[in-house]
Amino acid sequence: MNRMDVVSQFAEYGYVLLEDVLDPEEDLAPIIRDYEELLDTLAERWFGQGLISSAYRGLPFEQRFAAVALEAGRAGINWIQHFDFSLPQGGVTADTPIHHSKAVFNLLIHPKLLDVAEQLLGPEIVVNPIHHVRLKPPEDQVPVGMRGGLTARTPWHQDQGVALPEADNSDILTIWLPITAATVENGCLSVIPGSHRGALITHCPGVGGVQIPERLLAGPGVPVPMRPGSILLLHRLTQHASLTNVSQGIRWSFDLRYQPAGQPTGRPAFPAFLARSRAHPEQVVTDWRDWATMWEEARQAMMQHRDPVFNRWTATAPVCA
Ligand SMILES: O=C(O)CCC(=O)C(=O)O
Ligand SMILES: [Fe+2]
Repeated sequence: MNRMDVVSQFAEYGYVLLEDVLDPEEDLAPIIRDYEELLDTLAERWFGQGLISSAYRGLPFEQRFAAVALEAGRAGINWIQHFDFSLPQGGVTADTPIHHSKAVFNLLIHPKLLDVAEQLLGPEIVVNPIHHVRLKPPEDQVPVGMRGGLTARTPWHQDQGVALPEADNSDILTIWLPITAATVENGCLSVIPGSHRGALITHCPGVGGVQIPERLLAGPGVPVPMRPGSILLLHRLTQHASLTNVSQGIRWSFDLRYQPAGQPTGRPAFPAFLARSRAHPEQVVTDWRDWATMWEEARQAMMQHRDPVFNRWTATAPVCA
C-alpha cells in the first residue's frame, strides 16, 4: 500500500491492516527463539523450586507455554510479568521481573515498522513506552484473578484512555502484530471503523482494565484476524477490544507505540527514546542495553517514590454508576 493510501485509510477508518510487512522467518523467528529461551529458563527455575510439577521440556513453545502458565498461575506466580518488557503500574520492587532483550529491542526499532510509522508521523520518531507482549492461554485456563488485557480478553477501550491527559494531543500510533496467527477463535482484535472521529469516551474501571461501557460504543466491532508478518495500525481514539481466546492454543502478540519526537508520552514514569531522526541522528538509541538501562532507572525511581499516577479514570464518573 502506498503512503497516500495508508494516510487516507487511517484518516477514514482509524485503522489500517497491512499484510506481510514483516518476514516471519527473518523478523519474527528471532523473537520466537528469544521467548523459547526465556520460557526454558523460567520453566526450569519454577520446576526446580517445586512450584510446577514439570519443566515440560521438549514441547513446542505454544504447548509448553500453556502448560507452564496453567501451573504457574495455580501456584500464584504472576507469569505474564516475566515475559513483558514493561513494568507494572504499582508495587514495583527490586524483584519485579521485566524482559529486556536484543530481540525485543530489534523488533521495537525494526526499520520496516519505522518506515510505516514514518508515513503517519514524519521522520522524527520516538518509541512510546506504552508497549506490551500479550501471551494469552485459552481463557478458561487463566484463573479469574489473573485475567487482564495481557492474559485474557481485552475490554473495549481507546488507547488514549490508558494514557494520561498530558498526551491528549500527542499523535500516538499503535502498531499491533501477531507472532502466531491471530484468529476469531483465539482472540484477535475487534475494531470499530470510524470510531476515532468521535471524542475520548469515559472509561470505567472493571475486570481486565479501564473500559468503555458497551452502550457508549460507536458501533459494532469488526474482527481483524491476522497472520504473522501482518501489522495493524490503530489511531489513539479508535475503539477496539480483543475477542476471548476460546481455542486450545495461545494467542501471542506485541503492541508497540510510536509518536513524533517532542510530544508527551502519557506515561511519564516510563522511558521513551528516539528511534529515528534526521534532525538529531546522534541521539537515536541503537544499543538494546541502553534501553534496558533506562527501564532499570525507571524501576529504581518507582521503588523509591510513591507509585506514580497512571490512570485518569475513576469509578465515580456518572456513566460508570
Ligand atoms: O492484544 C490485545 O488484546 C489488545 C491490544 C490493544 O488493545 C492494543 O494494542 O492497543
Ligand atoms: Fe488498545
